[in-house]
Amino acid sequence: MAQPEQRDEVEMLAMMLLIRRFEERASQQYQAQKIGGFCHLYIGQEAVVAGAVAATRPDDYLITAYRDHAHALARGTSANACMAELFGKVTGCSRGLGGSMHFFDKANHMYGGHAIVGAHVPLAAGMAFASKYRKEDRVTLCFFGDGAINQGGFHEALNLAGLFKLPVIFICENNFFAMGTSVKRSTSLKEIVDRAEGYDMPGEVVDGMSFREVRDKLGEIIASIRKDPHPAFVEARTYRYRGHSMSDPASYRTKEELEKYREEDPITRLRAQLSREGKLTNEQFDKLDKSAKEQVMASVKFAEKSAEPPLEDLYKYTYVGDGESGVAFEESSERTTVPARKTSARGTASSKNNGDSAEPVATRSRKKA
Ligand SMILES: Cc1ncc(C[n+]2csc(CCOP(=O)(O)OP(=O)(O)O)c2C)c(N)n1
Ligand SMILES: [Mg+2]
Repeated sequence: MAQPEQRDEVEMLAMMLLIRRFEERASQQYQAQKIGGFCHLYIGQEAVVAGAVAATRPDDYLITAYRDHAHALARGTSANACMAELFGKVTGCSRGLGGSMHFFDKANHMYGGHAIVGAHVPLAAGMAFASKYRKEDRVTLCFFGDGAINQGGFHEALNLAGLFKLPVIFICENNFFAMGTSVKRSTSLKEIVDRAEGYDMPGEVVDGMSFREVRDKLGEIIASIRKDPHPAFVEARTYRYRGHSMSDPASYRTKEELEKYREEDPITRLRAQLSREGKLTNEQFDKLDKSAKEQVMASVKFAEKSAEPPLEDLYKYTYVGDGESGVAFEESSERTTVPARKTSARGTASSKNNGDSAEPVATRSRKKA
């Protein structure tokens, strides 16, 4: 495979096709009631994640919100594991317990899939803090929507990232709507990118419908961060062709607006660029598309015949150390996870061991429940 920081464009076009075909099929399977819960499609926005991933190394960290299918696929999670997750099957990338909004793939450094708007932005700052602390030259890519930029945690995370010079790129996928609310009606700033100034980090606007523009700009920023860690902010202007989720007919926008963006379709655009430059024939494109469709069809079959998670796994990954079930902290006293959920109301919590304690969680004494 090519060096990750200069990945082959035809390979990345194939990736965008896989993402597009995967989601078209997911939409159909959702309508056939094979997929439950929420399901948010990324169709139209593919150049953002593909461009960003093309500029990174596989060991860089990635975290995103709930519109996450593309981010997992771009990072190398198989279509099988993604489709099985949508179907709620045990072979899914989150063992069938996460669903559409909670894809996760530790091996490929894809750390979710997070449903609460903006809640993962502080996690990204933590991940970047960890790599800087360990003196690793990884970069964290944190994707979020235009709806996240007014959340409290977002501001706290950007402040710390600016203060500690953390190696993280905050990538706002500005598709101009948060559910049905236009960004013009939710945000005091005219330009989202101006958020960067408040936190002393460079900010850039990129055309999120252009694979090459996203990749090249991200490439420059990443090279600068690897040399000398610092945060950066990128506003990628893009568009989702579908509604917010499967149940949204998107009647808050005009057909003309949608058509305008479809004319700039990121897949059509990269295909045209490559064929103009003699790097891709129509036959080669058709072959890539056929292969994407076949992978997706195979993933549906795989998901259909996979088993559901066993019922006893239902609560298994919900909390570490649930005092009720008596499994609190049996493994190790080294863990840095939250202590057993005991409350003073039940007369079991130590007065020291509450949220106001100045003592770091990791050093508090742990007793078995
Ligand atoms: C804290 C919080 N408030 C409200 C919601 C409900 N909600 C789900 S998605 C969404 C809109 C987010 O839009 P944006 O960040 O622009 O992302 P996009 O859907 O456009 O990708 C809202 C308000 C939520 N999940 N979390
Ligand atoms: Mg949005």
